[in-house]
Amino acid sequence: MSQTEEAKTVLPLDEVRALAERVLEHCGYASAHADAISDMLYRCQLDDCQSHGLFRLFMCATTMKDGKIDGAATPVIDSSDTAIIRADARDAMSLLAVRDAMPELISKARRFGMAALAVNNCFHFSALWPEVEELSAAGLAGLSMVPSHSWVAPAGGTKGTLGTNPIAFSWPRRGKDPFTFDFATSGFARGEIELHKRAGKPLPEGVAIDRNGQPTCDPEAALDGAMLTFGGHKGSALSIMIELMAGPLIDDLISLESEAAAGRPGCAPYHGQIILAFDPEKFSGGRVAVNDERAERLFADIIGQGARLPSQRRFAARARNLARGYVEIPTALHRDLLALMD
Ligand code: NDP
Ligand code: PYC
Repeated sequence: MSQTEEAKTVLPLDEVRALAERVLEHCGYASAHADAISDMLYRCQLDDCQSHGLFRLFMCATTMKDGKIDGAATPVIDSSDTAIIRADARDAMSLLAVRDAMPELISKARRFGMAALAVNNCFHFSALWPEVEELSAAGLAGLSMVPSHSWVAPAGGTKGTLGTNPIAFSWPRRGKDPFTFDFATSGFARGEIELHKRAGKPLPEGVAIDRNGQPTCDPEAALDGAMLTFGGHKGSALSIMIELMAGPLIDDLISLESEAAAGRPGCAPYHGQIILAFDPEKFSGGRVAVNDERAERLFADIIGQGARLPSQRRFAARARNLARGYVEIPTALHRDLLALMD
C-alpha cells in the first residue's frame, strides 16, 4: 500500500465523541472538561479537519501527563458592566471557560453592539471556527485569535519567536452556512507538519527552515528548526498582531513564554485567547436586511467566478459525514489512540 493509500478505520459518529471522552477521562480530565473537549474534537472530525480532530488527543494526553494543567478546574467568569468579559480558565484547557462565557458574550454584543471575551490562564490546543460559528449562529460576526508556542520565525528571521497563531472569522448568512475562515498564520499548522511526519510525506517548499536556517521539506527537520509565516512579511505582521491582541492586551503570555509555562515540549500551549463579537443590527442602525444583500452580492461575485468560499469543503464534509453516519480516520491513528488507554 502506498503512503497516500493508508488504511482507514470507520468510526460511527457516536463513537468519535465516546472514544474522545474515554481517552480524556482515562488521562485524568474531569467529566465537564472531557465533555467540552470531546465536543470540539467531534466537531472537527465531523468536518474532516484531521489536524485538530481526534489526532489532538495526543496533545491532550501529553499535557495531562507532563504539563502543569488542572484537569478539574472550574472556570471563573467575571462580567462587569462593560462590554468586556474575562474568563479565568484557572490552568485548565480553554474550552470549558469559553463554553461557560459564550452566552454572556452573545448577550453583551447584542446590548453594546460589540463585546469581547478575554480568556486567561488556559491551555489551548483547538480549532477556532466552532467558537466563532457559535457567534454567527446567533446572528453576530465573530473574530478570534490565539498565540501558541514560539515555533515560527518572523519574516527575515531564522528562529522561532511567533506562534502558529490562528485567526478565525465568521459572518452570519440567513438560511445559509456562514462565511467562515480559520487558519494558522504559519504557512502550515504545526499539526499538519506532524501529520506529514506520521505519513512519511515531504512538506511543500516555503513552509519551514531547518535548525541551520536553511529551507527544508523534511517534516522532522522542520519540527526541529523553525516554521515560516504565510505571505512573508504580511503574515508575519498579522501574527505579531495576534500575539499582542491575545497576549499583552489581555494581560497574558506571548508565544515566547508559552512552552516554559506549559511544562515541556509536546504539551498544549499555555496563554490567553480573545474572542470578539459584533452585532450587525446595531452597527448598521437596523439596516441589516440591506447590508445582508450587499454581503450576498459579494459572495455571489466570488462564487460566480468559479472561486470557492473558505469552509465550503468543511461544510460539504459535514453534510456527507452526517448523512452516512460515520467518519474515516487512519487505522494507525485509531490504534495509537486506543494505546493511550493502555
Ligand atoms: P487550512 O489551510 O486547512 O485552511 C484555512 C482556511 O482556508 C479554511 O477556512 C479553508 O476552508 C480555507 N481554504 C482552503 N483552501 C481554500 C481555497 N482554495 N479557497 C478558499 N478557501 C480555502 O487551515 P490551517 O491548516 O492553517 O489550520 C487548520 C486548523 O488548525 C484551524 O482550525 C486552526 O484554528 C487550527 N490551528 C490551531 C492552532 C492553535 O494554537 N490552537 C494553531 C494553528 C492552527 P476549508 O476548511 O473549507 O478548506
Ligand atoms: O497546529 O499549530 C498547531 C497547533 C498549535 C496548538 C494546537 N495546534
